[in-house]
Amino acid sequence: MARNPKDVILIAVLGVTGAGKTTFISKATGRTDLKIGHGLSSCTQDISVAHLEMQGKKIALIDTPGFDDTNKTDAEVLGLIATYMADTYAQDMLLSGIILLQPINTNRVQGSERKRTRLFEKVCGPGAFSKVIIATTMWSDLQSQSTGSQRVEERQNSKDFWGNMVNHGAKIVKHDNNPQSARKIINMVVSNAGKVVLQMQRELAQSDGQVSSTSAGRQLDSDLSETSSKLLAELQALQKESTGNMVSLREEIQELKEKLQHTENEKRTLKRSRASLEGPAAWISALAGVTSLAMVPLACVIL
Ligand SMILES: Nc1nc2c(ncn2[C@@H]2O[C@H](COP(=O)(O)OP(=O)(O)O)[C@@H](O)[C@H]2O)c(=O)[nH]1
Ligand SMILES: [Mg+2]
Repeated sequence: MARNPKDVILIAVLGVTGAGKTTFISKATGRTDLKIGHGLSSCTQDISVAHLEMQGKKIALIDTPGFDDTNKTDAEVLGLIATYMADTYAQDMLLSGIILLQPINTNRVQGSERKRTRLFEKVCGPGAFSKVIIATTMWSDLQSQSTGSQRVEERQNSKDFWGNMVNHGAKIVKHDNNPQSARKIINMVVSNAGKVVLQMQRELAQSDGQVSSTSAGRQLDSDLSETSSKLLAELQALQKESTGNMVSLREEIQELKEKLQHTENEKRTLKRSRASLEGPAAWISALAGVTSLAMVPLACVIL
């Protein structure tokens, strides 16, 4: 493996929890020791790196925790992503591409997928869209392939989903969940020469690592505020309704209060989140393939 981290082609693999990121990396590298999620809970707790070589080139695939995680809030996930971005940018180690994995077996959950896509767009910025590959997964779970094709077309033609990215050069590709398919997708990144600075990397450098000052941070904050307002309105309506001691209403009110509290806590987490440069040595040597350790936990300092 290369000793100079700058010789390595870095590719970030992103997507919601359960999109198939770790499976994709495992198929591409032939590694069988990576933790793949088989239940409802997520497995990629932190960011990990797996290496492979293609046509004599050293490639590092960066596995990231996904939004919509079972154990982490989106604010925490964004903080982790910010940390590796700030670290690598500070070391002048730029990405060669971003692979966004997108399951196609479920119809889009109204709002949720749109929000995650928008957040992803804010992380990358329009200048990086030409280095994005949207790889659709879970085709074998579909009863008919035409349903999948129709879903792809819908998303591709909608500005709320992939339309904007595609108009700026993002590519859409079907991933067949086998090693050949994974390597073909990686090869698309490798042959699209050149490195890219993501919008969030530039913004973090300008804001001293303050996640909430970045476009993605501001987007998440506004999404959380919207959720908060909706919950509050629901809560107030229920409280008006509950004159008596109806148990079911009391329980519903309590549930709403807890959700509201969680959302407010997440907003606070986001506000305090700062990408740290803690431990860059371990991180950089892992990218270079010097350390045998695949998993390099990164800290996102919550002050
Ligand atoms: N049918 C199908 N299942 C997949 C595919 N990729 C991953 N899976 C399954 O989806 C689940 C979640 O995969 P995982 O790689 O842990 O997702 P991650 O959270 O994005 O890392 C596992 O049960 C995988 O076996 C795919 O392309 N097709
Ligand atoms: Mg994973």
